Amino acid sequence: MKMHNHILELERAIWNWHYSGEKAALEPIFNVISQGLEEDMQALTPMATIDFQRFAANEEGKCLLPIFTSETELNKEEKVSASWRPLREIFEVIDQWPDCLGVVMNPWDKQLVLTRDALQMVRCRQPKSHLAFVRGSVVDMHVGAIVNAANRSLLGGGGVDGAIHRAAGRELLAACIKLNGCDTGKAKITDAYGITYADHIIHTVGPIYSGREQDADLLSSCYWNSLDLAVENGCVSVAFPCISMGVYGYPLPEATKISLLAVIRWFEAHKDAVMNVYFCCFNDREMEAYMKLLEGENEFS
Ligand code: AR6
Repeated sequence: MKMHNHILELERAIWNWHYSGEKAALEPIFNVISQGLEEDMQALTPMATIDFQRFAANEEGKCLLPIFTSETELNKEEKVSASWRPLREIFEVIDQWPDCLGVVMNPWDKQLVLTRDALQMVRCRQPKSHLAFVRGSVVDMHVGAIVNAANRSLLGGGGVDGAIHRAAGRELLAACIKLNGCDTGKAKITDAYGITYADHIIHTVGPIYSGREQDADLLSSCYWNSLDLAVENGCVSVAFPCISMGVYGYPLPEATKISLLAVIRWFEAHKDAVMNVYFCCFNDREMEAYMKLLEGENEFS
């Protein structure tokens, strides 16, 4: 059965939420659900009430309605007969069923429970672009596009570039050869090949830090141009590494601020787009630099 795009994005958002740990934001998940509701998102749900009973949340028989984002998630444990139904209809069933406490998404593995109140809130809220911070590798993210901090040759290298090429395989190198390199601050797109949890890889080239004024503009352009390419290619989720903050030596206090401002400004300039952006910090230093920036008073306004 064909998997609807919105439901794939929901599966990705749930996965990223688990990967991001305890304090992870739910906004990316809410964005996908509220947009999906507007666009007839379908989810897999069991046919028979008997199948819900095993998800009983308490002794009074109050239960959670299970929904699955794909056949793969459905079949991870014992077989349940389920069918694709519009999420809107599933939520209406819950409205009329006082003993139902909410939904449990993908109950077999990496589950997410949303209570009736949470569902009500999701239905009322306006989806809007969101930036989340993740302590981890872009290569692990389940997104429309993974951004690569490449060099001007686009033929691979060390750092995250090397990790992406190793994961995506030789087909990626073959595709990159055809791109004829990329100027600093610009971005080019390919398929994700062996990285099956993403649709695309966006290759951007950050500046080698020189301390000159143009460094900031070039770094900012990497984020801006990558997001433009993502939108043009139908992506609604993008994972960035900390561009130029590794081998290219951009000091973290400046580079984190430039990247944050670039994305906030892009959101403001693209109010019609709903983009879930993840900044992936591969080490604690990067994460701490972002957290420091966020704690600072209006430093980035
Ligand atoms: N997996 C995931 N992320 C990583 C990894 C990894 N194995 N290694 C580093 N990062 P960098 P740059 C994170 O140095 O500074 C390459 O050779 C790192 O912590 O990869 O833009 C290219 O070919 C940081 O968050 O890129 C270029 O020649 C982010 O990736 C040059 O390095 C970027 O660090 C580009 O330098």
